[in-house]
This record gives sequence, structure tokens and C-alpha cells, in this order.
Amino acid sequence: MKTENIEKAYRLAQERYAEFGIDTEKVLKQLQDFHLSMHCWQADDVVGFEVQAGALSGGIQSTGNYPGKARNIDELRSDILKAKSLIPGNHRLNLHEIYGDFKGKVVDRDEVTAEYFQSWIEWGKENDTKLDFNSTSFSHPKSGNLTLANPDKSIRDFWIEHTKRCRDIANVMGQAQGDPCIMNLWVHDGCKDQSVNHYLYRQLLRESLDEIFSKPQPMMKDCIEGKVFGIGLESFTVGSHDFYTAYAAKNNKILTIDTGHYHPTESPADKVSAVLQFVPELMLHVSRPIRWDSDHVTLMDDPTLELFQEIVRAKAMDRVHYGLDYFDGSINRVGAYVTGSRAAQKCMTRALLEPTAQIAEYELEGKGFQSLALLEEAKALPWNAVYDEFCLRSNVPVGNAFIAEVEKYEAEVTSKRN
Ligand code: RNT
Ligand code: ZN
Repeated sequence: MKTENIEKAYRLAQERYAEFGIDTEKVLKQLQDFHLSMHCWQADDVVGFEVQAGALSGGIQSTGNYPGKARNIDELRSDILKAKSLIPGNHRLNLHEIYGDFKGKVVDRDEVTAEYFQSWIEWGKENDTKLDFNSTSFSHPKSGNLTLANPDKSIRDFWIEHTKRCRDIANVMGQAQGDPCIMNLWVHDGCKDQSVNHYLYRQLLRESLDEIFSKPQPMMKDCIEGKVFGIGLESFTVGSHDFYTAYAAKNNKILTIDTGHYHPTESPADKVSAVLQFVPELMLHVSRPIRWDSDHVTLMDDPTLELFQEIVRAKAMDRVHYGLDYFDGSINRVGAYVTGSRAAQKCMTRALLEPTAQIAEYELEGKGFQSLALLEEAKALPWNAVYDEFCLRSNVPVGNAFIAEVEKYEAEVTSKRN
């Protein structure tokens, strides 16, 4: 695409949006301040760097065997930086505990300390990338079906210790970057088949959380993520959406909404205006479920668009942390990062460019046809010209030009891995 044409298209779009009182320059500034938290685990199919790493467990799965996944910390860092160079704006990196820099040492989950994340903290500084964090209860001999909700006190204590240490690490990250590190807590705890101890498991999970959160950590923020079910744990999930919504509301914690964690016709977008009345902030795990929590690459589909629209309409942009959470092992993984991240940004672009004020007025005046018609018209307003301009000004490839860049990196780097 010729630069000249991108600029011409942008000027036309600017005029068109001005007719609705929308300032595209302001939207470009908002996009600049819109930071995704890129999940490190798309690069290597959620394997991590533990010396003692076993198979992926905990009811989640990455399918596909596309060649070229990151095999070590240097490769993962290189892939992330490549992806970031093809995404406009500046973004955070979301690490799981199993992605520590363990330097060949066996470090069990209840032994982990900030020392193993020092090189990440330095890498973050060097690359202007703030870090977020996750405790990791899956893929471990003590994972089983129950971790923080395990009736066996020794197993429960092991995971409590792990999670406490993760909060310490997140706090160190937050201090080092001068900005709170957002730590997500998701545990897979559940039952494969019929069970009758539901109250007990949930009581144990609540007590474990109370103990974990009892230590004040000023430079990190806790978020808690529920779900419907996991593979092999289909019948019951201890940390359900209701459980964590109630816990978060009562204890002032951030609630994580993973777009793959609801019943197929349930709308994650609809939760935004409901739970934000009662919880301080939200963390998103933007994903794409196909028939189940399959974690396909995020696209600019209706559910994702609605999610971002609901956030913007609620004027809650600064109460939301925008994590991504998908892991497709069947396609080029750097390309997956770029496609999904840019799709999320396009949803935000469209949400910011919606003529909401006019539609809201129609609605409050009872003008049903007018509001419906304008919502429909808004779909085809030239929002993509604004996103292209954002890419141009950010010095990243505009439109499909990033495909060739990913191919080049594949030819020169990832295809050489075996
Ligand atoms: C699992 C949850 C969780 C994980 C990551 C790897 O269903 O979505 O967020 O995907 O922690
Ligand atoms: Zn998630």
C-alpha cells in the first residue's frame, strides 16, 4: 500500500467521523495508550522452561505440531520481540511461573523466587516491556485434579506456598517497572465425574485464597479466573465464574473474564457492565472458543467486538487489563501473535470510533429504528483507515504487509529449529 494512499484514506475517514463529532486524532492517541498483555505461552505451546517439565496438564490443550516453536528462553524472547515489531503501540508481556530463567536448575514450584525472574525484569527494561505474571498449578506431579482445593493438607499447602511466592515475584516485578504487575490466578481444580463434596472443595479454595491474599503486596494486583470445565474435569469446576465473581466482589479483587470460559451462548461481553458495578477492575483473557475452550487465535469476530464495545460504552477503559490467552500449535506461532493482537486492537479501534453518543440519545428518546439503523451503519464506517494510519505512524507494516515479514522470520529463524 502506498503511504500516500493510506494518508489520503485517513483524511477522508477523519472527515467522515467528524460528522458524528468523533475526533480520530483523539482515538489514535487512545490506541497508543491501549496496552495488550501478550501471553508468553503462544510461542511454545504452554511448555515453559522447567528442567523437570512434564506434559501439559490441568485440562488445557494445545493442538498442532507446526514446526519452529521456541525451545528456550532466548528463542522465546526473540519471537516475542519479532511479534511486537509487527504490532503497533507498546505492549506488556504476561509470564507464567514455568517460564522462569532456571539456568539448568531443578526449581520446584514451592521453591521459586524472584531471582529466577531477574533476567526477565532486565529484559523488560531493555525492551520497554512491562511484565505481568501467573502462578502455575498445571503440568506438575502434584497437579492432580485438585490443588488449592485439595483435602490433603500437604498438597494444598504446597500450592499455597507456590502462589504466595508468585505474589512476591509479581511484587518485585511491579517495583522494578514502577507499575503494578497484574498477577492472574487460575487453578484447574475440578472433578471428572459425579461428586458430592462440592461445598467442601469450594470452602477449601476460599480458605486457601484468604491465606494467599493475606499478605499486602503494594506493587502487584491480584486477579482470579473461573471457568466452566476442563478436559478430563468435565463434571465440576471448583473455581466457577460464580465462585470467583462473589469472591472478587467481597474481597475487592480483579475478576478475569476469559472469553472461552462460558457456556456457548453466554455472552462474556454482557458481564462487563454487571460485574464492574461490584469489582474494582477486570482482567481479560481474550481468546476464541470453537465448540469448547479451544483457545484459537483471537479474531475480530462479533463476541470480541462486543466485549470491547461494552468496555468503551461503560467508559471503563482504564479499569480493564487486556490479556490475551490463546495457544494454537497448528500455525506459525509468531503469525498467531500478530494476527490475534492486531485483531484485538481492531476491535478496540471500532469500539472507540462508534458514534455512541448519537445512538445512546436515540435510544433514550425511544427512537428504536434510528438507533438500530445507526448501529448498523457504524459497522461499515471507515475505521480500518484509522487503524492503518495507526500502523503507519507506529512504523509497523500496514495491512497484510506483516504476512511477508512473518514469512521472512520463518525462513531465516524459526524454520531452522527442529
Ligand atoms: C485455562 C485458563 C488459563 C490458561 C493460562 C495458560 O483455561 O484460560 O488462563 O489458559 O493460564
Ligand atoms: Zn485464561
